[in-house]
Amino acid sequence: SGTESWILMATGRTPTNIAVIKYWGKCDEALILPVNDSISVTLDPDHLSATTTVAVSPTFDRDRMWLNGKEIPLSGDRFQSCLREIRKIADDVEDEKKGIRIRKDDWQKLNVHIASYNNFPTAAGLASSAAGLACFVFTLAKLMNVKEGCGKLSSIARQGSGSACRSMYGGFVKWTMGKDACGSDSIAVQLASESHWNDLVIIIAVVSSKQKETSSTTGMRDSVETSPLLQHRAQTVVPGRILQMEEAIRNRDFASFARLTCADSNQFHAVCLDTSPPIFYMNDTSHRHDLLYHKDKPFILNLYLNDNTIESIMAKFQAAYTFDAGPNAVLIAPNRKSAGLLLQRLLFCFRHQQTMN
Ligand code: 2P0
Repeated sequence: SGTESWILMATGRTPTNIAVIKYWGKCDEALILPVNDSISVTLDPDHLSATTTVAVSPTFDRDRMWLNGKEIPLSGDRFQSCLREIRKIADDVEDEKKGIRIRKDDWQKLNVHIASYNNFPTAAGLASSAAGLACFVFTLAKLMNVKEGCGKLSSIARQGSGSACRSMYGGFVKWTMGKDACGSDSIAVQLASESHWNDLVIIIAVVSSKQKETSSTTGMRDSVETSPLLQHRAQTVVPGRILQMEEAIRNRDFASFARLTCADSNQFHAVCLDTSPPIFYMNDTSHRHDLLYHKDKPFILNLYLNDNTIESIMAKFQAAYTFDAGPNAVLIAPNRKSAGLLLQRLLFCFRHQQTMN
């Protein structure tokens, strides 16, 4: 009846993921189909994750969304595509206690309210869209009693943001580009679970909290249109690297893992430089100094040493580095001991800088 005033909610939490073989370039912009496969590692949900509550009620007159407590427009068609796709596969829901009975077809008429929080600074230039979109799709599917598995959900999250499809699983995940023109096989698959290689330690060094100047979406569009290196990378380089990376992960072979991770980050940034006009995501700081490291409070690290590039420090400390579409460094150490030494060095440099000032 028109006086119905119930509300039904679901909450989920999803971590972000860090690509070790990068996605850069689409062959279909609307469906978000990539030009190559990619591989990532999903972070621990205690760090860099999105928590999303989705609610439906007959009293809601339109779809609305809040991010970190502030209402944001839901105008972007990416959220709308995900909503549309989930509504299509939604199922009946019955909650006798509350007297709620929703039929499959009712979902089309029910508006949703979405409230999402990131447990990390959104402005820090860290990929928040991957966690946000994956969490939204996962939670909405739970609310709407969707029976399909994570593969199908990953293909829906992909239409929200490419990298989001990889956050549908924990551990190591591959996004296979697929062959189907409709994108039905452009999905995420889990290569190894969280427990397979759980001594790896991932350190995120926030170099700059400024919002990046070129969004990933426009950046990759420009690269596809203008970079000859991108075509070479997608067709000739990445397929081999995917196989080698899968093997390195399977064997927990850190030396190969680190070599491939660093090489692929370098090539992704080379493609950005090969784009016309060139895109600079890394800055001098990324390579050299002024590492701003976030824990409870941000603080500045200055690397004053002779071998003061991230790349050389990583080689010394047996760690891998990878940079996404921004200047922040993601450092991966093989174990806690290496990570401890690496952090000690970074902290030493920080103290050094403090006394110098
Ligand atoms: C990745 N990045 O594989 C690569 C590496 C950034 C560098 O996926 O347009 O936000 O929403 O599909 O997923 C960032 O791009 O772009 C990204 P859309 P997305 O993680």
